[in-house]
Amino acid sequence: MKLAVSLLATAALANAHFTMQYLWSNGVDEGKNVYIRVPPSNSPVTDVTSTDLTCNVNGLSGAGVSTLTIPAGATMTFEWHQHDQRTGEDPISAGHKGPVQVYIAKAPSTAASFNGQGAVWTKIYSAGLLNPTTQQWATDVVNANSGKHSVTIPASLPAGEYLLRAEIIALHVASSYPGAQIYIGCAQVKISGGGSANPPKVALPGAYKGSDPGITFNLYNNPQSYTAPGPAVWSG
Ligand SMILES: [Cu+2]
Repeated sequence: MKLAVSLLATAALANAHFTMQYLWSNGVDEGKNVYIRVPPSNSPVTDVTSTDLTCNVNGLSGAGVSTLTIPAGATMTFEWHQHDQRTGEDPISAGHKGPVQVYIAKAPSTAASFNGQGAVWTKIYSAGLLNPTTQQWATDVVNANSGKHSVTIPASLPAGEYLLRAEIIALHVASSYPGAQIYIGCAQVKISGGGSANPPKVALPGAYKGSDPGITFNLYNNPQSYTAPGPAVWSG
């Protein structure tokens, strides 16, 4: 009986995957799966060396995806859900705990034609274990906030077209690699205005290793700290 219950719980967790479904620009909901490279399923990426790490499965092209014009310094919000519904269940499932990060990469020409390969990605947001005492993670806030998290795009980034890449890493089966579940949503934006900053950049895949302490991680021994994979946040 115990075994049956635990198998059921495992199956429920395994099905509790999610995708980024809505992009908000300065508080305006831009619509479901609009300006977003939509993956074929809500399954996570687990191989940090795969090109799926860039913009999820089938994410290397934005053919057919529109690009949203935003002002420099805009606040962008990403909204994630497990299934084709905005209410009625945890947005990303309470069992999925881990960090939330956002990267941005400037396209050489259009965002839609940009595959995001090479050292092009700048990390502009990262939140992980928010409160070691209560074991509150950034994902808990996403669940409490109807699946949403926000970032302010540094106003010093130059005008042009970009890929905006939001990432949630679920650590519930991350004690060995591959195990950590990496959820990725990429949106296409065109920044108007802007400055002349040349921020530090990394490659995705490239910046993460299976042995990173933020990828291979035991969620269940009351961790007191967490180091997210990838570089430091660049804040402009
Ligand atoms: Cu899942």
